[in-house]
Amino acid sequence: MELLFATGNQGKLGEAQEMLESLGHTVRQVEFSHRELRSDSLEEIARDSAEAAWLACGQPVFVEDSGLFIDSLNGFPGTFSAWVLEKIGTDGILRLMGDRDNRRAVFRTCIAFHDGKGVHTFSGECRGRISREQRGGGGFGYDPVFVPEGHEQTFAESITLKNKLSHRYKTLLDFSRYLQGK
Ligand code: ITT
Repeated sequence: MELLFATGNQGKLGEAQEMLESLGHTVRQVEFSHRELRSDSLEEIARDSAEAAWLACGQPVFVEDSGLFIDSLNGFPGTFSAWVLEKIGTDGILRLMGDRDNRRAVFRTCIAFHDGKGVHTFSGECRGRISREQRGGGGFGYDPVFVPEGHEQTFAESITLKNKLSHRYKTLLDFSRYLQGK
């Protein structure tokens, strides 16, 4: 099945293509201009963007909204992750964390698929911690500072690990099961 993915993020696109194409789908990027809703809820944002994407392209389409939620920063940057990354980068996150001992964090994501009749959402997360320094050259976004639970390498150091454990991988799997059932 050909799936349209409305995103401007090449990292997300590459991961979705790799995962969904291994299951026999093709994924085509569509870009559209839309002012993202401000909310603390990834699901609310993703639903709103899926409605807008459907109106813009007139075909079934999915979007994905994600964020990094850091325990000791009360969930910051959360749904503001894209903006914060642009403003202060992963260096800024490490500076904010300083030498805090509690480094727990979770990546969360919500995929919203508009099939022309309504919006279906799929959510997932990956728990882990913020490293003490940037490590690795792979991945994108916050990957150089995120270490998944039970491991020592950052996502940027091991893409193989990321592709097995990530919030996106799990959520894309749910999404593809849903598509198979249709
Ligand atoms: P869209 O066009 O799809 O909205 P975006 O980059 O604006 O792309 P979000 O609003 O969902 O995406 O913001 C999420 C931020 O978290 C963004 O800066 C991403 O680069 C980052 N991020 C999301 N998933 C990530 C992952 O798997 N690894 C590292 N960083 C990630």
